[in-house]
Amino acid sequence: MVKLPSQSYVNGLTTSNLGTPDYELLLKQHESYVEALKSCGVSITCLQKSEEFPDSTFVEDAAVLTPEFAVITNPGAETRNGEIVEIESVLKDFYEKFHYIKTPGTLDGGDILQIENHFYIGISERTNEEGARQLKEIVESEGYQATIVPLQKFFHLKTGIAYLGNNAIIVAGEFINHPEFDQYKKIIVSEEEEYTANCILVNGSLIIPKGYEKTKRQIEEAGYKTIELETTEFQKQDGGLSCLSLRF
Ligand code: CIR
Repeated sequence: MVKLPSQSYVNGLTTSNLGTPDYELLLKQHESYVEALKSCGVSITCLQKSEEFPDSTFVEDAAVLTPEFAVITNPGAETRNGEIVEIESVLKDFYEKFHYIKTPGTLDGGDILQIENHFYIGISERTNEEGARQLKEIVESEGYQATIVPLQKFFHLKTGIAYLGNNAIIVAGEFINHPEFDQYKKIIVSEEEEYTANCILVNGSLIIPKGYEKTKRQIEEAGYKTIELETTEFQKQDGGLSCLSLRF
């Protein structure tokens, strides 16, 4: 599931100092993202743009999905919280079983990484302790395991880590030597290329941001097939490749 970016995107939330996004270029980059997913054999549900929610193209933050159930989050940024209404109504076409993160708990999907039957739940500026606790309780009640990981610097948990299948992860910054992730094989991303740690494995292809040659080489040497995408306009609003879709 993806959602077209609205014109208001250029006024959305950001902490980066990379300038104002170019809306036309953003649309092109979004279209290439959708095409890349299609080329991996994925069927797409594309939601129309919402001017009232500037950051709503980052659909990943509104839900956490497994094959059996959906968790509707409670996004930690006030201007984003209402995004969950549309996401829940669309997910009703795909899911029967729903769980909810409830106030005072807050949680963004970008803080959740699933590795096989284990959920890693980041505590960040957006996901608070109570939100993390609620999600842990939900997934454990469904037979999954969960570990809560307080973040030091990263914006979201998945800003700095992705699962690559077969017990392997790609990691940057504070996760490189993090004890919770010691048990996995690792591709380590250098500081200058940190942005590439947010990548997505889709049906055997690893979709990565374009322009990070060193990491690309490491990934390809590890045997992954890569698809590179321009991501400059997402990066300007603190977004990465995982944030742009809900994959289920
Ligand atoms: C925000 O601040 O919420 C958006 N500008 C960026 C959200 C990125 N989402 C993600 O990393 N999961």
